[in-house]
Amino acid sequence: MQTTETTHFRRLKPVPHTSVAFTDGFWAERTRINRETTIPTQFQRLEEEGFIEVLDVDQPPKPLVRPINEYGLSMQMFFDSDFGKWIEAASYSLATHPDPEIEAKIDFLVDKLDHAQLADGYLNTWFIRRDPEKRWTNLRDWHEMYSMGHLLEGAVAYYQATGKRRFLDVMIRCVDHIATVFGREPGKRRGYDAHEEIELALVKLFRATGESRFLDLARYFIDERGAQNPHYFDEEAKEFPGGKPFNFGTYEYSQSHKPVREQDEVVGHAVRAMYLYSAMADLAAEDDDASLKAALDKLWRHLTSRQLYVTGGMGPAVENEGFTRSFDLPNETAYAETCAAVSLVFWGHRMAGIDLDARFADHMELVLHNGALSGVSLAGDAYFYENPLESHGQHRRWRWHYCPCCPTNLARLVASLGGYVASHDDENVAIHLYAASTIDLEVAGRALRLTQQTAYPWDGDIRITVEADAPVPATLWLRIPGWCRDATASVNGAPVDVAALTRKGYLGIRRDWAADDEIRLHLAMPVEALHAHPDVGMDADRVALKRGPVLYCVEEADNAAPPQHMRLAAGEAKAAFDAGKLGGVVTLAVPATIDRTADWQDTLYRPRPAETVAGTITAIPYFAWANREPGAMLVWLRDGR
Ligand code: FUB
Ligand code: ZN
Repeated sequence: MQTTETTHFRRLKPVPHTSVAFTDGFWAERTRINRETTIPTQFQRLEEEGFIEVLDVDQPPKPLVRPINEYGLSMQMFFDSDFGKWIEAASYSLATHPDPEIEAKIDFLVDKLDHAQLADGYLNTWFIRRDPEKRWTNLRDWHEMYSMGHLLEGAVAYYQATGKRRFLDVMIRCVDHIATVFGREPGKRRGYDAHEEIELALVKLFRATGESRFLDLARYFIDERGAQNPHYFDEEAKEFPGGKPFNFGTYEYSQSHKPVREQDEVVGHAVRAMYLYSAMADLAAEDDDASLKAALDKLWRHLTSRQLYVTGGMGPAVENEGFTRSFDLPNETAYAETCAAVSLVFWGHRMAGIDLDARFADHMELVLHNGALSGVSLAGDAYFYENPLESHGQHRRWRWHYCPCCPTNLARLVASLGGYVASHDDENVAIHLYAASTIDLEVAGRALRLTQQTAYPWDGDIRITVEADAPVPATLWLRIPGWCRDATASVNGAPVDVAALTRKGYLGIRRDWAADDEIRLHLAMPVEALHAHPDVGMDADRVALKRGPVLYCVEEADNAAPPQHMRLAAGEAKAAFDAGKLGGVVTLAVPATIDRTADWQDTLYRPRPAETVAGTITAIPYFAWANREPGAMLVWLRDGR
């Protein structure tokens, strides 16, 4: 056995999600619920909420279901994006679990979109039906290419799932139209959409078709962003009839305050930022662009050391749906939009593809199991848009949202989750996520199946077995999560020196992998009490409980008092799997003291603190909160140990 210390990881290709089957346990259950409940009920909600009607472009416009707001924007302007994300989610699901009913629903939407498309390729149902004169006049606010980008991602996914080209061809015509309008050539506009999305969608289209013009257009949009003086959005505003009612504050809001390679701090609207950085990572991979990679490294560092909630959520402020000053991470008012968490998974995944450094997949794992997954109920049909870390019971999941961007975003992530598990090239296979599953790969032309048996994330024992017709020479890189302080491994019973063979958080084992080889990995996952950086004032003298990748919270539903009355006490927290709770989760029994309130009556302030009683409190995984009767919840617990 030897390592390949010098291996250069320019680009590891993710396995297609269709090559990974979750066999049982955590993600098998969640992907099943996503497929059986989330995706079908989301289509019902689109119908019930009057979304589908917007596609009937031959009919006179009906009254808006989302009125124009004081900023001149209606959420209805980007309903196309919701169709796009739903089609994308449904297509990923179809690819692994054929379903004629779902396929018929996608075809129904595709018919309407195809019919709506203008002769020149333009496709945005809002402008086609309601405001044809205004197309391309307000890239700053109106999400025109954001919507097209989501339709494009849906079209690529549907084509890959079914081989049907119709929607893809519709969207290629649309992209070719975009390319006639925007660019540096004389007569074209040097614009870009304030809500990033089209960029990463174009890279997907390039990868699906091999046509370099799509990558060229993505590169143009990325390079052009923030690069012009005067600023495109100001120039555009000058020409806007009557002037624009509102500027969403700053160029930072849309990450257009400077050229992307000069950006070193995450700013502005969080989802926009994550989509931009994802596209930059795609382009860095395609172009081998070290300057883009260097900018991304700085942005990643800033996000993860200054701006990220312990849940993996981000963007504390409702005002800009995004970032504020460093270390500003309030708990009860956290915006932490589900879409932002989901799109951090997108970015982290791409970063892991260009640099096999475990900090990327560590965060992918963190946000997946916590701040993203909290966005959907355990039953799979109710949602959170905001993901606070404290509640007094006022936060309730909703069936649908005024601005329903999050549900379909989460659905498309979960439906394609297999694609996040592993990546490879001809000499290397990296496993990023542990989950009971089979992974089918072709490494240098040879078939290799890896089977993971594990109860992860509840347990850190992972058994990986190999199936191969002929030996496959490769380095298998197993992520040793940053949270794990004690990892052991063996191959066919022989111990492996984990410390010596681990490079940037991945344990590398090189050999000719042959049928029946068995790797065992043990990742110790004791309960840990995490402290926040002293500058996060909101969390001073508090701790958050975490076990392995799973973050915990305390919910009133499991306890005799609201968690705000509790203080952790010295003693061991005990973890145990409770099959009957919340669909089967590991809960924590934690020693604590609990404030008594009975003797306070109408007293608001007094010179001695509350009396306390000693007890044991129950903590549950954060992702599973708000699935029972409304009540208080808290992640950062007072620390009295
Ligand atoms: O603006 C489109 C989407 O709606 C954004 O990504 C979300 O933050 C929400 O505002
Ligand atoms: Zn959202």
